[in-house]
Amino acid sequence: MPANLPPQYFEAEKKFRLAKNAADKITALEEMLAIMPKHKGTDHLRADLRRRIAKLTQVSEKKAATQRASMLIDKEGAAQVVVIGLPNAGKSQLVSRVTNASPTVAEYPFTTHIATPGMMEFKNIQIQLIDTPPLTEQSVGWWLPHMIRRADALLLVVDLSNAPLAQVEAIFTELESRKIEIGDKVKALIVGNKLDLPNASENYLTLDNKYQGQLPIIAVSAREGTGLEELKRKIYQLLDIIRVYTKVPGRKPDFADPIILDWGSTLEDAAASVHKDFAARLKYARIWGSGKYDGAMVKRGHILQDGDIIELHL
Ligand SMILES: Nc1nc2c(ncn2[C@@H]2O[C@H](COP(=O)(O)OP(=O)(O)OP(=O)(O)O)[C@@H](O)[C@H]2O)c(=O)[nH]1
Ligand SMILES: [Mg+2]
Repeated sequence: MPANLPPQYFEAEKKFRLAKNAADKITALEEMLAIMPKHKGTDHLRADLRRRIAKLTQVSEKKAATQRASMLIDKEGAAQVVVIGLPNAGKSQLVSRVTNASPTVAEYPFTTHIATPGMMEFKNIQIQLIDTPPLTEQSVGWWLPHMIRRADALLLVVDLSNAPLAQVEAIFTELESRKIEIGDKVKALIVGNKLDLPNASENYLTLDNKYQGQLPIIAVSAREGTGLEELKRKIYQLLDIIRVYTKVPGRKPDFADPIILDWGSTLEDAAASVHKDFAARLKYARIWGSGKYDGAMVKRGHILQDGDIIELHL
């Protein structure tokens, strides 16, 4: 340690030792660097301080990026469906009913502050549902519109006992203000919840009349558990996906683990999703289903149907 370092330097060094987080450490190190006299005898020390600042900055930036990324949830299962709606509509209740997740449900609005994913089982596939904070100007975090845009589909949850038409319109207004358009790009299902409450049935009819032919719609009671099986079926339909099973020659197909493909996918797409090399190496497949006779030979361009069994020949 070179002599003639001013006392402030040691105060700053003490601050550094006591600092609890990267930001405070960086501040202390910068203070030390500023106080340190500039001459040949301190070159080495100053370089060392700069190195430590750079390292800490890098670490804390990485941490911030990870935090940012953690709000966006990786897709798991066949599809990612984001559940949105106004405060108190019953989004968390619904997610806790149909998935393995248990986000907090409460009588008061603005209960949910974070996104919670859960897996919903339907037939033999898993679909990811994500509970989100209410879709209002003040509670939408920067990440929510991004998550909505990336989603495979949306559930627009409204409380049927409380002017549901206005709620759907408010959701649309919020989405439009963020340039998110429901339709071809983002698929959506309107979920009228709280069907057990007074006036809910009448309100549902009005809602159904308004959106019939434009958007799929369903009435449920998340609390009582009514309509939830139908809801799962509608979510599956909304996703426009098919399940295809693979088998190896002489063996039974594996029905527990279907390949999930977009509606209209070909044999080649199926092969690619099994292994990226398979699409190129594929010669033909035998197929069960697709309106063909059992074990018929099909080529790579063959369009698959839900429930087909394929035996790939490479
Ligand atoms: N009667 C009835 N009440 C329900 C139903 N679903 C949810 N609730 C109630 O509505 C209130 C709000 O439910 P939540 O699931 O917390 O609503 P949320 O949409 O997640 O609310 P935020 O997180 O604040 O946006 C709770 O008191 C629930 O018990 C239902 O089907 N029927
Ligand atoms: Mg909630």
